[in-house]
Amino acid sequence: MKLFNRKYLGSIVAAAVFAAGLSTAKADNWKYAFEEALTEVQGVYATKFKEEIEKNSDHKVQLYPYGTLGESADIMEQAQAGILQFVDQSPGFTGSLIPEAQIFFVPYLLPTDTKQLNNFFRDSKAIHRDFKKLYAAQNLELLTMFPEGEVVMTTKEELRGPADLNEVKFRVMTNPLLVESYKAFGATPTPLPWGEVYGALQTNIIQGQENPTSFVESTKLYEVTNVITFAGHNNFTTAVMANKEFFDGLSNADKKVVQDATKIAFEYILDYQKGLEKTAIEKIKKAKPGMKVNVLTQEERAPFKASAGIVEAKFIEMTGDSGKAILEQMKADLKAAKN
Ligand code: 6CS
Repeated sequence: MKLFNRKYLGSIVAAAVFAAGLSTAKADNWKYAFEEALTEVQGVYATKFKEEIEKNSDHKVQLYPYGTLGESADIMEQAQAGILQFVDQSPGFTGSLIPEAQIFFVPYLLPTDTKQLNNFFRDSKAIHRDFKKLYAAQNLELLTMFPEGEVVMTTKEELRGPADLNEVKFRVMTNPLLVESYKAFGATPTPLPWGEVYGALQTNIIQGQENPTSFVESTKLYEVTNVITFAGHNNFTTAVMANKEFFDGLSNADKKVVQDATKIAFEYILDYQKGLEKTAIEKIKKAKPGMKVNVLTQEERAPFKASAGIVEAKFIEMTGDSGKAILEQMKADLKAAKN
């Protein structure tokens, strides 16, 4: 008995081949490097991103935490060259590649209010339109930027005002505007890659540094400094990018998988950080009861705030019309983020 005619059999075979193709083709391994440990904020974000990609596609994401592929500058080079598909590099280091990214080091530009800050990162045109273009010119698809917590200064000696920073060699990330910012604060800024910070504090080559409290706790920076100072001058911004050629070459479906994973991980990391600062301070106090934690009064903050104008002017001097436009947009975005 003839069960199938030739045409019918042909279409069954074609459907089977198509289905097989759908399930097996294009299962890629994507590499994603970041500047922190797996359990720190960038690592938690990356883990969520990986989970989402792997849940919604056949692709796998291999995570490379800090140190496994080198310093921040190394992973950026690898991402631009297409050796890595994804990279998390903070503007503190990207400033040398994209000068406008230094905008995140104009003191007191970002608010201390978490709701406004999160709204800003979620909706900012400066980030999602203007910076997207600037990163694209460096073969990078900017996926997101997110905050990692209020930046505190940790020093050997008590710090109540700019006079206390006189002759203090203060480590900053490697961007020229941050150097200007700490000059304006009265310190002697010392740009260093992350890997040298603990040792330089231990050997007294430097006497201060700045970072979010959760990072101060996880990296045990409190062991080599004595005072934590909240001056409200900044929040630590980081950015996640894809190699642009790689991203442009993805199917529309895969682009959507990446964009959806980015959005879900963004909301996840904001939520994850609720209460993180408080817990970090508690852990530090437990590990080192003698550690001083000072929250500067508005009066004590005033001389630091007064330097913001000088740093803003330096930023415009360094970046020209492009920087000026992005600064204006950012201020408008920050205003809109208040609602
Ligand atoms: O201070 C730094 O260099 C490091 N700080 C943080 C919060 N993340 C990575 C960066 O390398």
